[in-house]
Amino acid sequence: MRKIMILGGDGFCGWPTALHLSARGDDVTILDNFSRRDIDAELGIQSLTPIAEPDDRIAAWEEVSGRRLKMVRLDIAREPDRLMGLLDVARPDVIVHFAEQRAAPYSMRSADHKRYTVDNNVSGTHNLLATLAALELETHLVHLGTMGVYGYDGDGLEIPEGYLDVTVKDRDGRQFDRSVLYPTRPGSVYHLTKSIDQLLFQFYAQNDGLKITDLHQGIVWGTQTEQTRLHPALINRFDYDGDYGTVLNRFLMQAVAGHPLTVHGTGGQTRAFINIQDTVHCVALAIDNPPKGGERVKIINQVAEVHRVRDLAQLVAEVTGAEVEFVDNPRREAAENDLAVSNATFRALGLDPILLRDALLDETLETADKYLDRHDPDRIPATALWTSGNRPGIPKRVPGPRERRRAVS
Ligand code: NAD
Ligand code: USQ
Repeated sequence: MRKIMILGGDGFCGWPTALHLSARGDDVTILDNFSRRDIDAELGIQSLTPIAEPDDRIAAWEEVSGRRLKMVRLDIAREPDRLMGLLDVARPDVIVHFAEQRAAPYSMRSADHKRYTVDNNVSGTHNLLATLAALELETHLVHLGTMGVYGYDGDGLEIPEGYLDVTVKDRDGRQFDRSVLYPTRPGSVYHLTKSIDQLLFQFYAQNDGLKITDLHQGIVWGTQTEQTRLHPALINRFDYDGDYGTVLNRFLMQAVAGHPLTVHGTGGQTRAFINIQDTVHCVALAIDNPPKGGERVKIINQVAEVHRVRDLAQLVAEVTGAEVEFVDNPRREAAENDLAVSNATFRALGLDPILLRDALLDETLETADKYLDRHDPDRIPATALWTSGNRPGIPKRVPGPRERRRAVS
């Protein structure tokens, strides 16, 4: 039985991962500052599915599984001393790090949201690394990174898993072989923080011998997993709003709501996708296959398949009869891109990914239909704009992240 800490374990990917690892017998503790719940209040949105209070989630899991999950409220970006104290006592075998602000549109709303995203994500990751180094722990750190660090203006060259082998010629014609981090080209402040994370990992692996796996995940779709289906209080988040809703879940929800599918621009953006059940499966595979101490950071692409946004809209329209609407693109991104991604490592470890053509589109549609009365149509449009100087269109219901902090300090 491994002792595992899940940072950000109250969120969309972290919660089902915590349940999966607990179900297979690991000793799991969740650390979360519940900022994602606060951001719901800030934006005046809510998950389409009703999310139980943290204590009720824990009680429901104990009831259906007979297993204990621990949950601690802690801000990894702002409480480094508490984090150090906790890790010194717990000395976990594995830490899975999901605890970052993860919406690209939210990270582009205003200067305040940009600063919050950078401060939260970069400080949180660095606090964790500095703590592991100071305590000289053998812990394996598994981080959830993103395919989006590489940007999306590619021409179809297959993106390798983290590193690029290059040969450079100097002035005298001598050749040098190097293996370098694949160049990043982030398209939002959120994606930028994940690019910075990569350098932090590289430094601490090389300087302190930390064991780190960085999972470069594509866009996650779906809601439920084997464990979250077991009790109504275990249900996972379903974000559909213009900031946190990811494209396929948004299209599925929009179809059920009778809203036209909001394709940005030409819909020529090509992206990588993975179902939430496979997110959970891949994290478990990464935990079971750690790098050795002193090895470079193990970077694995966590993706199942690649699709163009307008093709996804077409597919959802065919299944549901929904209309497709091409709306002005609020983001600054290439109108069309090609994308090819290697997922050789997880394939070799036995991943047989769930694909869109499998039955789970129906399950996501059914979930959206069941909770449709909780949706607010005003929260469907994406209003955060990438162009500087533009103000987001959603009135704030409560103060933004900085103002909230100032109010409590
Ligand atoms: P989420 O917002 O639902 O969950 C993140 C959790 O972390 C929340 O519960 C939040 O309260 C917590 N958190 C944030 N900052 C924290 C801090 N400073 N201290 C403690 N807890 C903190 O996001 P998610 O969709 O579950 O994503 C999890 C991770 O996976 C993120 O790092 C994200 O970048 C990555 N990822 C997500 C997707 C996706 O499509 N959802 C795709 C690729 C990568
Ligand atoms: N899009 C639409 N219509 C919509 C919503 C989105 O056309 O209604 C388009 C966007 O313009 C974009 C694409 O769909 O071109 C993907 O948008 P998204 O919101 O689904 O995904 P993204 O902003 O990239 O972010 C999500 C997660 C993030 C994760 C990332 C993985 O929120 O945490 O890192 O997916 S990846 O895209 O591989 O970088």
